[in-house]
Amino acid sequence: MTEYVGFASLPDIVHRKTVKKGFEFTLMVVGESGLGKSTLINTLFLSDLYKDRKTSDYVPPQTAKVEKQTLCIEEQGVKLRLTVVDTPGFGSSLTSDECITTCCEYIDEQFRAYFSEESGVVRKNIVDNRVHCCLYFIPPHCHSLRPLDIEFMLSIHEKVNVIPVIGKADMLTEKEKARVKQKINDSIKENGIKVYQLPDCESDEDEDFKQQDKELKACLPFAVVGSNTILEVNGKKMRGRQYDWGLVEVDNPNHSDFGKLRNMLISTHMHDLKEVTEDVHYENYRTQLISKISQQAFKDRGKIKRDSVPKLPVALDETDILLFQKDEELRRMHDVLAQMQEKLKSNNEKSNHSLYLSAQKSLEKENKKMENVINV
Ligand SMILES: Nc1nc2c(ncn2[C@@H]2O[C@H](COP(=O)(O)OP(=O)(O)O)[C@@H](O)[C@H]2O)c(=O)[nH]1
Ligand SMILES: [Mg+2]
Repeated sequence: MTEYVGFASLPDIVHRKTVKKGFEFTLMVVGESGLGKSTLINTLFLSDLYKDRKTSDYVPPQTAKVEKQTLCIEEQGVKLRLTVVDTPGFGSSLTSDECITTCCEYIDEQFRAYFSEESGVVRKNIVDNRVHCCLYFIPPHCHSLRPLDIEFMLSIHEKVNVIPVIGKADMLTEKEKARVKQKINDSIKENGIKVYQLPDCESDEDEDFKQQDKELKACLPFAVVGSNTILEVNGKKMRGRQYDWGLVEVDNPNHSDFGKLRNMLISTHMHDLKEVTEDVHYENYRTQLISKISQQAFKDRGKIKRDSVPKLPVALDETDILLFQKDEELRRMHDVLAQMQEKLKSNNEKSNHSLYLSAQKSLEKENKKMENVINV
C-alpha cells in the first residue's frame, strides 16, 4: 500500500490548467490631455499595438473617445490576453467632469457585464474585461496634486487599482523629481486617496527580491518617459527621446521609472492587481448592485398585489430584471413554506409531511442555484 494520498501533485495540475487557460489583464490610462498617455501605451507594447499605423516617429492622434485594444501575447507557452484602454484626457475636448463620468461608466460597465455573465447559466469561459489597473497621469510641473487630480482619483479609487504616474518626467531634474514625488505622496495621504498598495514581502522571500521590492516602493509614484522613436546607439536599438543636448533612454533606470512600471504591471504584480480587483473592487460593486436590487424589490413589494404581474424596477437592465424576478420567486416559495410549517404544527398528517419535505427540497435547490447571485 502506498503512503501517499496523491494530492501533492495538485499544484502541478492547477499550474498546468491555469497556463492552458491563459491570463487576462486590462490596463487603463487616464488624466489630463497631452501628458503622454497614448505614447506610454505605445511604448509599453510598441511592437504589437497600432500595427498598421506604426512608423518609427509615430505620434498618436489626440484621443477622442475610449479606445480599447486587445493583444494576445505568448511567452514560453504562457498566454496573456492584454487589453489596453486609452481614454480622452480632460482639458482638450472634454471637461474633467465629463472625463470622470466617461471613465467611471466604462469601469462600471465592465463590472456589470462580468456580473451578468457570472450570474448566467453557462459560467464557463467568461471573458474578464474588468479594469485591473488604472494609471493616473500627473503633470511633471505640479507642485502638489491639483484639486481636479484629487477629485478624479477620489472618484475612481474605490472602483479600480489606481497607480499614479508623473508623465513627461524628462522635464524634471533629479532634485525636482524627488520633490514632486514627495509632494504627491503627501497630498495622497492628506486627501485620503486610496492608491494601489504594493503588498508586503513574504518573510521567506530571497534577499534580492526583498531589495527589489524596497526599491520599487521607494520610487512611487513612477516618473515615466514615453517614446515611439526607436533609435540606434552603438549598434543597439532602443526607445528614446533625442534632444539637441543628449538622449533620454526610456528603459534606462537612471533616466525614467518606465522599466520598473512595466516590470511591475506585466510580471511581478499582475496577479495581485487581479486579486484586489476581484476581492475588493468587484465585490464592492456586486454588494452595492445586489443591495440596490433588494431595496427596489422591497419598495415595490408593498405595491404588488398578490397574483398580479410584478412591476419591474425602472432603469434597470436585463440582469437586474432577472434578479428581481428570482427574488420574487424565492420570496413566494418562502411564503409557501411558512404556510406549510404552520399547517404542520396543527396537523401532523403523513401526506402533508411529505409535501412539506418536497417543498423544502425544492427551496434548498433554488437557494443553491442562486447562492452566488442573491445574497439575502
Ligand atoms: N517630453 C516628453 N514628451 C512626451 C512624452 N510622452 C509623450 N510626449 C509628447 O507629448 C505629446 C502628447 O502625447 P500623447 O501621448 O498624445 O498624450 P495624451 O494626450 O496624454 O495621450 C506628443 O507630442 C508626444 O510626443 C514624454 O515622456 N516626454
Ligand atoms: Mg491620448
